[in-house]
Amino acid sequence: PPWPQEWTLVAVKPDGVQRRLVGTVIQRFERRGFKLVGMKMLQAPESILAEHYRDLQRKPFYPALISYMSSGPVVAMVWEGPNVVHISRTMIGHTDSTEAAPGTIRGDFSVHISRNVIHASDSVDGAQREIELWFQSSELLNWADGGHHSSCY
Ligand code: DGI
Repeated sequence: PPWPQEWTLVAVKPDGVQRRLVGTVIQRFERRGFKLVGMKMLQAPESILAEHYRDLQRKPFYPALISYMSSGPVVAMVWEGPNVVHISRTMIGHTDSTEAAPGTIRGDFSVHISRNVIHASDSVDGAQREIELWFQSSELLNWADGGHHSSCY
């Protein structure tokens, strides 16, 4: 493709899984034109969560955040496409659901920061770190569109 490859980590959090929002999330990313290169459902181990949220370890909400993220399975995905990191952040909306615009995932499906449905990496470097944390390289598939979806990435 004429644009640089970019990957990001997206995860439907336990509240999103419990509320049957997995399909809606996937549909929004497919519809935008991104390509799914990895996906799995897992009960996130505390070792992954601790590393994933290492920058928040001293925040007062950290214990509640880990307990929420452990409260059920998450669906972790890797999406590919031009500027997918930035565009995904726009699609999920503001961290604080109070500020999240309608049309965004959080703005459409969440009312509180502590149950905000979805994660997406916030930088290209962060995405690489998080993808390596959540996925083995063998779990990421570089499949070809075969020309059947040329209007999308
Ligand atoms: O990248 P984000 O998920 O948008 O935001 P982040 O990396 O700053 O925070 C990670 C998660 O931690 C966020 O999705 C929800 C939770 N969080 C962040 N700030 C607060 C919070 N939870 C509570 N209860 N209160 C906060 O101020």
